[in-house]
Amino acid sequence: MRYFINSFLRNLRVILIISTFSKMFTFALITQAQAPKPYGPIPNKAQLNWHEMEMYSIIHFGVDTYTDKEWGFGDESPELINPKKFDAAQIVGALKAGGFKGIVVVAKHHDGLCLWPTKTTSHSISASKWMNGKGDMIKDYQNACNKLNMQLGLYCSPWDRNNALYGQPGYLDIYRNQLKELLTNYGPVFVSWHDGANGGNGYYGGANEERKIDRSIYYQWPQTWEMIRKWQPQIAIFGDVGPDIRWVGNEEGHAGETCWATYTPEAPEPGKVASNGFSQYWKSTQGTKNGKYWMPAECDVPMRPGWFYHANQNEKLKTASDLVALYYQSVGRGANLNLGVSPNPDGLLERRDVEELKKFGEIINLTFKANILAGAQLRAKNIRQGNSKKFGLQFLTDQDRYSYWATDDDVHTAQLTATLPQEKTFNVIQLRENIKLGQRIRAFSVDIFDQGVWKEIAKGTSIGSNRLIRLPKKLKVSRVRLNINQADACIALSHFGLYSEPLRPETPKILRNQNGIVTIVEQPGSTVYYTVNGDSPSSASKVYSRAFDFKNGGKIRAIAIDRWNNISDVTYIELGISKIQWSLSSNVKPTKGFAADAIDDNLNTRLEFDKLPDDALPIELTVDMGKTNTIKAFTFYSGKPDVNESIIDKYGIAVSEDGVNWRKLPDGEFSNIRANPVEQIIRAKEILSARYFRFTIRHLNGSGRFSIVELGIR
Ligand code: FUL
Repeated sequence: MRYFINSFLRNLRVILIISTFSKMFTFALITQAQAPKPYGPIPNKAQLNWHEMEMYSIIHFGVDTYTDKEWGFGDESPELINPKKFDAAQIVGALKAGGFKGIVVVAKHHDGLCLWPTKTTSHSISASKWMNGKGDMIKDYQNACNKLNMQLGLYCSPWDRNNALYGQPGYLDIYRNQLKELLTNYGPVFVSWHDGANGGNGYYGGANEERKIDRSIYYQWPQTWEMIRKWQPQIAIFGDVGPDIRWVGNEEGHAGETCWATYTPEAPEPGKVASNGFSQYWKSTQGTKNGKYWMPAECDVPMRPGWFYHANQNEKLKTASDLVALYYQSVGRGANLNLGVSPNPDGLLERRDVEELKKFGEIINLTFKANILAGAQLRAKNIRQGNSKKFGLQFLTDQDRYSYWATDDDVHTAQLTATLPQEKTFNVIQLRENIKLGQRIRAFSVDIFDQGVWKEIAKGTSIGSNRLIRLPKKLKVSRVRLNINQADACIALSHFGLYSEPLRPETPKILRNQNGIVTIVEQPGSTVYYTVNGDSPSSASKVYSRAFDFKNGGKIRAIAIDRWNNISDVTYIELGISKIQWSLSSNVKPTKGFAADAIDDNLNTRLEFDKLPDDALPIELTVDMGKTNTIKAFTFYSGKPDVNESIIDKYGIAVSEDGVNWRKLPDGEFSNIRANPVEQIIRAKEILSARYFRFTIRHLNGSGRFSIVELGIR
């Protein structure tokens, strides 16, 4: 019996030991592969797709393309639209060549004209002459996208200056039906884009009046979003304050140097918009570390000064180098770039726009072709659970955005060294976190080993889906060190890369001083060639050697060519006559600056007026040009107002030969100037001849102080 009991106990011990081991073994197996827990809010499926796209392009085409406006009033005839050569594939193809992954078609802008046959209004493409009213532009874009493997996004403006019911409850159904048509008839749509411009004066079915709405409640966004998600479950919704993607707060195409994908909107909940207009947006540029929502920023910016096509802006488009710079300031900061392109009245992108897009795409491709860390030996002290198969450093140089190097849960700082097989050159640093686990890192720096010591060459804060640092010059490196200096949770880094941009000479800068003398700033090591007769510059053009007189104005184009025959982008500048003899007076005394500051061809000086009560308007600024000039257009540049400042958005113009008898020209509005404060050109209907002109300030957007940086004529 004792033997029996003893043997039973022994067996029991063995069983217990085996079962404990097997439990431990299973436990070890489980813990070995235990991924870090997500930290904070994380992206949903639609947001992940959006992050992966990095760049897409918004396309503005409509009545404004024919009327030369930025915001149509709503009374334009659909018959204006007749693009004889419209070819969606030409437009989408040019964007694809530029490296863009999708498009956002402005299906209806504020003027209310729908570019698709709609049942909701007769104000549509069906009433145009294009294809005898049988065409559907959205269908054409959809087909082009399918053919070229690009994603389709759509923008239907909530503000509708044509619709009689705008501002009343009845309009909401119309708007929602428009969205329904767009989101149920054209296949998968990656983004529904909702802009924030709202209310104001318009045609409104003939009422020709001002309609104000409370944008925080009028559109009942939460219910509209529910509908959108029902029609397109995989869609990302863009709005000033989300809900999925937030506006970065400017139309200049850049995010903040620090830009978190998470965001806690100030007063309004996501998508609801504060009624105090603009002032809420500046925080959006940076986002909120540990913010309440995953709501990454989109940087929208037009390739030309305006969003719509204007023939007089054909020369003013952003060059490939400008686009590269914007790429680093948007995509390079974890945001996406939404570049605006503008088909011309024929329905095509202009040749130069296409060329610059292609060059831009080539530069980005060449830059990121080869990661010089690909063959390097990577070392770090900590690899999560010692499991380098699952969390090792090899994942840092593969192409998968979601494979990653992770540290143990309690390791929030780390140092990673890379030793290259031989010395290599680079000027771009790239880092990515595995955003499926949230945004975790707060601060990092990069050192190179140079002449026996570690030297810091870059540092930054937010990483998220992508962080690029573009160094001012190329560096040679054989050992490099990445320091993760602060994180909120263990590290989950998916990419570390060092790249080298193709060499190109800097685009020359052209400056004219108050005496009308032009200087072209050259880079050492390259030669500048220029023309003043409108021709494209080449190595056969005049070589720039010294400053020259350019009092009478005109067009200058210049390029730089370096000793390896690399050619820069073309700089273009159009200058009016020099303002040497000009003087300016005003009926209200400016608070800051001299009168001459607004007519000195110097964008660094400005005339400033303090906050003014409404009844202090109009303010009249009268310019004496010293002699009679012919005038085709007037120019006005306000500078970029900060959040508390206001900006002139309605003006009057008059001209005079003697300063006593005045001829008044029609008043006008600077549409969209608040979001996109570029130089405004007020074209005269006929060529004028005058010694004096008067610029009248009729209305201000905002209530703070405001500025006039420059007034001029063409
Ligand atoms: C803005 C609009 O007011 C502009 O006209 C343009 O469509 C831009 C993309 O969004 O808010």
